[in-house]
Amino acid sequence: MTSSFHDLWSELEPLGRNDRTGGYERYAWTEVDLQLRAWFAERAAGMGLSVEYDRNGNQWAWWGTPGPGAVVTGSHLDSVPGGGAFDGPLGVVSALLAVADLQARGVRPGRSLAVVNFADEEGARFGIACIGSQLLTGVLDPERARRLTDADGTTLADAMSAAGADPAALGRDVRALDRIGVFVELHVEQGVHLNDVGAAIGVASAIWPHGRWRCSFHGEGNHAGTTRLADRRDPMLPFASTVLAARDVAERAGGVATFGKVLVRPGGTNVIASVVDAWLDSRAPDETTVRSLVDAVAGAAQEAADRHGVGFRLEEESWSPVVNFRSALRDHLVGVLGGVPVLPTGAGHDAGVLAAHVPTAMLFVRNPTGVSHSPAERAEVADCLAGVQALAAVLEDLVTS
Ligand code: HGY
Ligand code: MN
Ligand code: MN
Repeated sequence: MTSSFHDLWSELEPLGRNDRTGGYERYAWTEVDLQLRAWFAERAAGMGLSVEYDRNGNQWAWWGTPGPGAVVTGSHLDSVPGGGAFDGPLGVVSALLAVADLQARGVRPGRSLAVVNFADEEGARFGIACIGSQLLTGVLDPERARRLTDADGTTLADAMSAAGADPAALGRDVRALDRIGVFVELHVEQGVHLNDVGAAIGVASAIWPHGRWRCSFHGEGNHAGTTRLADRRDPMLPFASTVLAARDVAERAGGVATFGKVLVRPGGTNVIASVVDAWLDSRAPDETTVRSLVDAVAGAAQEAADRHGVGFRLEEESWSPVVNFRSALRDHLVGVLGGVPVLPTGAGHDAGVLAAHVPTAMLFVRNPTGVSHSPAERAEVADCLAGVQALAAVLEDLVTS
């Protein structure tokens, strides 16, 4: 198993990596995405799996005839800007290897089994999380999806067409969804709980509700040298105080709030900005707390914008409701794995989207530092192999029960 993990991992690793930063730039419907998809199709076909796309660009590799009641596993191959190697790919590689393990041991599934590569889980290019699984389940409106634009103004529809996919097909895919009897996603833990308790594998209990909000501050562009301070309507000032206010509000609310992406227009060193667009990511254990946290941040932003004669607008771009994984399946998997820790996560996943539609569970693999969405993200090979073994045991239980 070690050699095949190394084989798959070393093939995947260089795709979309920025060799200067070591971070990944694997964005939906780009050339890199097509390379990743080709790698997945080739590797799956090499295992005798039949590969197909659904209406929304999700890739499915089938062992057995696609049909209702199938056991499905997998994750995503795309990344956040500057992301790590494990977030997503560990779930896809582990899924392929777990199926290979069942094949090698002569397991005869009583149900079809599929490995899925979900399209655009991170939403790095078009701004919404889990686009492939949200379209599959009908959560995301296809017309809204087609109109989403990236930083260059390219729509999702145009990006898909340029990549040879058909944006007109986007939409709830009942055929694909009805095939799923149960979905299990393996993912590197994005936190240190397993490391703290000394366990290589864990099972998810819940996903925090979370969302993304665009905060726009509209001021007046002007000369940085000749405009008196009293005459300025500088959007950078209310933006700056909003970032600080978000941290205070989150701390008091028991949630998290992050501004990790900001676009300043026009962006000249000697130019007072006219517009600042900044994206707020906020999460908390319950939806009421997230909503009240964001309302408080918006109030602070509006107050600061008023003080500086700047316009302010907040727009919700992405929302992922709280997920509580079904306790019966969760506890069954804990039993199959001989008793492993159960833990919640603040990270969103395709499993979180599917959980509202089909029986769904998640396995986590220890992350020694907990760091994720960073080139520093890592997991020990031994723990990755333990993850493959755990997923293989879970799949064998599910396809033979
Ligand atoms: O944002 C998240 O939690 C996930 O990485 N999409
Ligand atoms: Mn991620
Ligand atoms: Mn992920």
